Amino acid sequence: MKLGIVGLPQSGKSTIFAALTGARGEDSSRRGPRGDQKIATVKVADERVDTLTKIYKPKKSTYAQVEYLLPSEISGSPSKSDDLSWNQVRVCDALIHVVRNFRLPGGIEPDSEADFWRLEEEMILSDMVVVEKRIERLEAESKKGKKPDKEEYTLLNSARELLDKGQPLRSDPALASAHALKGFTFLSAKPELVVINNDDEDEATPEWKLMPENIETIVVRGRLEMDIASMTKEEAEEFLDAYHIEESALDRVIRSSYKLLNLISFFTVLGEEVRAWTIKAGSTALMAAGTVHTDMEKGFIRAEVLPFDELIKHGSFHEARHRGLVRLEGKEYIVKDGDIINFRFNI
Ligand SMILES: Nc1nc2c(ncn2[C@@H]2O[C@H](COP(=O)(O)OP(=O)(O)OP(=O)(O)O)[C@@H](O)[C@H]2O)c(=O)[nH]1
Ligand SMILES: [Mg+2]
Repeated sequence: MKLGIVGLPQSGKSTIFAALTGARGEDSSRRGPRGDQKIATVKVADERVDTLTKIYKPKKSTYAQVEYLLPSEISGSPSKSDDLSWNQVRVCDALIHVVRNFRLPGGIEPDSEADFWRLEEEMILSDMVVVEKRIERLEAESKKGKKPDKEEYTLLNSARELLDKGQPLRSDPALASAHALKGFTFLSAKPELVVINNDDEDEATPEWKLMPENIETIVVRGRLEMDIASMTKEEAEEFLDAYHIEESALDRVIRSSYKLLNLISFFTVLGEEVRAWTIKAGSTALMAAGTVHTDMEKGFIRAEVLPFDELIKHGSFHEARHRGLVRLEGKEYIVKDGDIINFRFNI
């Protein structure tokens, strides 16, 4: 899962990136292929992996991972050069939209709602440019006698209509996920998590007149969280306590992203490795097998499935099997969050 961080200048993007990656992604922050963009891989804390590790004592335990992308910084630039930032986040599965809700050093008061809608508009405009160019192109081609792709043309026109009304493409889920439009990687079609960046002492959610639809919103104290992310565990615990933070921004953002993207985890114990995997809710056992290895998908015979809770209740896979709790499931089985799966396959 790749999450792109966007936001107006000085909203706290770099700060949030540091807060999200400082604690568990320290060594993985690397320069991206283009310009000075930053990419960091962060492991998804999961107590179930810790528990499985205690039970199986594997040589290796692998957590699921999330990738964060911070586009090149173009400080204070108006929208023209921002095209570059937009293009960098087009590859992401979802966006984290950082909104400033703290006073800037010059004493500039925040207006989080206005800022939020301003960037939303920019994304809608950016998509509009792409849609119009493509429609023009298709129409020019059709004049030259080339048969246009009817479906694409119709979908693009629906998209134009929506964007014209100032609405993001995600407000029409069928359109946003239409296969024929996938290649355009529209910004306003991406799932979005809004991170409202509050001052250190401010725990309140700002009141907005109009709440965005189809979007998750969380309040984070970015600078405070960034500081905490760089502390030792003991120090951090004291701070989290003092500032009434029950769960770090890092964990909250990851949890919200899973919800936003409708993702679940399943686990495998393979050879010497306990491992967590991430898939879309509603995926079949066959798709899950393909996530682990293409051979497992090709040669799929069946899946042996044990819910995590049953393993804990009975202490071992062996004991659970003995009691007949390990189920044999076929290709079409819908994987549940927390399933421990052993794929039977031949190649
Ligand atoms: N008081 C306060 N200041 C913050 C917070 N988060 C960021 N800042 C400050 O706001 C300024 C901008 O933060 P950055 O993280 O650099 O923001 P940015 O969006 O990356 O800025 P650009 O890359 O220039 O667009 C810095 O001076 C930060 O120290 C916060 O939660 N509270
Ligand atoms: Mg920055």
